[in-house]
Formats: sequence, structure tokens, C-alpha cells
Amino acid sequence: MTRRFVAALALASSPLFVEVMTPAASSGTACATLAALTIPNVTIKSATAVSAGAFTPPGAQAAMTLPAFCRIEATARPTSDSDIRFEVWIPPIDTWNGKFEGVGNGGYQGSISYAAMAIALRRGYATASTDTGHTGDDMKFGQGHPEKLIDYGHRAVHVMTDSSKLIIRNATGRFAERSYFAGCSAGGQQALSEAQRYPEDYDGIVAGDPANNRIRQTFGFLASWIATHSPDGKPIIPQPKLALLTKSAVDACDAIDGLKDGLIDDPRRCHFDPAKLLCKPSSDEATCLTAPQVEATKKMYEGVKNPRTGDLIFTGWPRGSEGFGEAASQSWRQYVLDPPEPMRVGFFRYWLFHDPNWDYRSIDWDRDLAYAEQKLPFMAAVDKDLSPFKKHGGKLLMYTGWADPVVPPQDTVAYYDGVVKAMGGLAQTRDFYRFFVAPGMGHCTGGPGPNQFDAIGALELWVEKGTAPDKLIATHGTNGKVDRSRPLCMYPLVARHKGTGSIDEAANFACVAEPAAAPVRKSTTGVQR
Ligand SMILES: [Ca+2]
Repeated sequence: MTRRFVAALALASSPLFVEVMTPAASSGTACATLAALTIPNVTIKSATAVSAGAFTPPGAQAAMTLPAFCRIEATARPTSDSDIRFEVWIPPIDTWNGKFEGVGNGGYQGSISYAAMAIALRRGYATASTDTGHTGDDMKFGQGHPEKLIDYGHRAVHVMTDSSKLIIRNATGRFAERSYFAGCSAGGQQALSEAQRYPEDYDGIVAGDPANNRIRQTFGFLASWIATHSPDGKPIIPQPKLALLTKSAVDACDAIDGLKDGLIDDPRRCHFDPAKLLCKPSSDEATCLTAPQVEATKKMYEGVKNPRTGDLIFTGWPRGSEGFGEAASQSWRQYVLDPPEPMRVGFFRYWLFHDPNWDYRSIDWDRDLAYAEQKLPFMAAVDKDLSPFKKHGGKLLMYTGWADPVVPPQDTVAYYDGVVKAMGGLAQTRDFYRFFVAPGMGHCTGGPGPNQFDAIGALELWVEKGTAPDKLIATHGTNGKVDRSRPLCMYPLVARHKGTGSIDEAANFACVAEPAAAPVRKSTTGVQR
């Protein structure tokens, strides 16, 4: 018997506990009985009633404050090589909202997403998360383990989903009325993968800044690293120059949308040329770029092309994403400039070429890409035909930041445009799949633009009440205080100021179609509308 279970039983004698935790899995005893549950290929390791209060997840430094729940730790082995750990947290029956929310992961991080589970649990959801079948961020886990790669690619989330639904059924006496999935970054890939591969799993899915074009994105990281590092492996663009680039790009492009608000509304319309910052001969001042820095920046914007066909392999990163904040994650540093080797080089070494010494400068952009897409198709989630998910009645809400320095938003836009084409038009797509782009938002959150919004709340209204979201109201905060709100409009609509009232109030904006050839109004002073 664990210490927590003892604590739960001790608490059970208090009137307050009885009031909060009554039937089914809410009682310590009923929760514990779930340990005897037998689901094929699933081993329940523990089932523990956790009382309300402080809970410190495994490996965490700090405790989180949670309502009471039944915590199930389990492992799924759909193949003999699989080792998919997952947890299911179930609220007491009388505080359960009757719904299930699966939550996604970040990067290649093989760990359970406790923070995301906590958010779902506090909203009354039964929730689940998986470590995707391996531990940690090191990509060596896939070497010689092809089934573990498939688990990471898409199977772990599906198996977690199936098993969790059954565990919840056994714990509460009924299946969840609705099932949702929410994830950002790798979690956004998992979200799109679920809609594409397992259309029956969820009724509603939130896909944020999705890293769904994973194979090509890995080629993009490789190309960007090579373009921005000298032959001895030193980064060409120092941190202060990243901030200079973002400031210069914003100065050049802020007014294109007619509103000087410190934000590039749509970086696709911004053609700021870093050569404008070229230093005078033989100087390297803080306010200018050397010729190699200019060249490296241009390549970051341009992306990587197939040298044989000229086709784009992977888009570049948007103007405005260079360095908008102090943190490495708010700039090109974390995924491109700071790593001593190309980010995710293990993808090539351990998964593709099975050569730990593979030299990344030997890449063949044509044949190696073709080989990767043929060998590891399960690593990407790029199927544009979402008919099965639509037929299931599923609703998909996708968002991204126009200043994302990790997953370039142009690639996310290209995927959505591709789905629109495959589904027969914008109207046929908006029926079940809507996309919201946040100007000035970074990767999943943060940035100079409004970046806090309730995606799952909007999705619930859509799935449960049939109220489809035309916009999401987002806020921006400084030191915990909201200083601006804006609508994030349903793509391809854009937010435009109505002409009166504060530019920091969402109510003063309307979502409108951008004229195809919108006049570019340049201003040097004040607010332009
Ligand atoms: Ca602007």
C-alpha cells in the first residue's frame, strides 16, 4: 500500500472527504481495484487514490496543487519491442465533467506530460498522457528498435487513447461522453496524426504549432544549421544580432497591415532584406551585419531547396522570429544556432543511416530525402485527406504563431491550404477544421503578440453546442498583467482595427478578408488604419 493510498483512506473518515469523494473510483478502495483490471497488452502498475492538495509528479522539483483524483500508472505493449508507459487521472464521479482529454508531448521528449494533465484535471476531465514508448530526448532509443519508432511516430498515442477509454469505463461505470485531444509542437503533430490515422479516437482535437511535417522539418533544421555555422562549427549570427534583425524586420513591415502596433501581421507580405544592415567595410558594429551574417540570415528566410529539381524541401523561418525575446526558445538559438551539431542529427545517424559517425555535411538533399520519406513515413503526419475524421463528426481546431522560431508557420499554412484543396474548398473544410494564426506569437506561446487563449473551451462549444469558432480572443500579458487583447481570426481572415477605440482592445477589431492586392501603406509616424 502506498503512502498516498494510506493518506486517502485516512482522509476518507472526514466528512469533507465523503462529500467530495463518494461513488465508484472516487473512493480509495474503488480506485485501488482498478489495479486488477485486465486489458490485452496492457499492464496496470498501480491505481492510487490521490487526495486533493499537493502532488509532486515523478521527476518534478515542485509540487502542483490538484483536486482529488484516481491515478492509474500503466504500460502498453502492442508489440514485443514496445514499452509504452502512460497514466490516466480520473476525477471523483461527482466532479467529473463526463469527458476525456488526451494530452500531447513536446519534442522527442519521452516523458508523461504531467503539467498538461493537471490543466485537464482541474477542468474536470479524466485525462491521459504517454511517454510515447521511450524515456528522454535522446534519439538513440530508435536504433535497432523499429517498433519503438512506430510507437513514437503515432501508435503510442492511439494505444494510450484506447486503453484510457476502457480504464475510465471501468472506473466510472460508463464511457466518457466526449473525447478530446490537445497538444502543441510534437503534440500538434500527434493531434493531426490522430485526425489522419485514427479518426474515430476523438470528437474534438486541438493542434497547436504542429511539427507534423517532421521528416522535412528535420532536413530543414540540418540545412539551417549548416547555413548558419562556419566550417569549424561556430554560429555565424551572435545573439544581439538576432534582436537587431527582429527589430529591423518589424520596423520595416509593421505598417504593411495599416496598423503600427509593433507586430508583423503576416510575414509572407514582409520582404525585409537583411542586406540593408550590411556593415561598412571592415567593421562589425552592434547595429550592422557582416556579409556572412547577411548570407546566413537570407538562407534562414529562404529555406532549403532540392538542388536537382529546384522544389522547396522545407520552408524558411519567418521574419519576426529571429529573436523577439531573451530566452533561447524565443529566437533561432534553441533549435538552430546554439546546438553544437544540427538539431535532431540523431534522426539521420540512428534512425535512417544506422551510422553513429555519419557526417552531416555529406547530406544528399535529393536522394537522402527520398530515402527518408520512403523508410520512415510513419514519422510524419501530412495526409491531407481528412474525410474519415469529418465523417466521424470530428472537429479540429488548429493554431500557430506567425513568429514561431521552431515550426515555421508557413509550413502549417501550406498544410491547411493542402487540406482545403483535398477536401473540395474552404467551406467544406471549415465545416470541421478551422485554423487560427496569431501575429507576433512564438512557438505555442509567448512573443510580442497576444498569445493566451482558450482553444479547448472554443472546441467544446463547437463539438457540444454546434457553435463553430470564427475567432479566438487572445491576450498578451506583461508581468502577469494583460496589456492587449486581439481576435485571432479564422484563416485566411485577418484582424483589422475598426477605426475607433484602443488598438489594445479586441472589441475594436473585425475579422475581414484581406484584399488580394492590398495597398501597402507606409507610415513613419503614429497609428495608421
Ligand atoms: Ca502591424
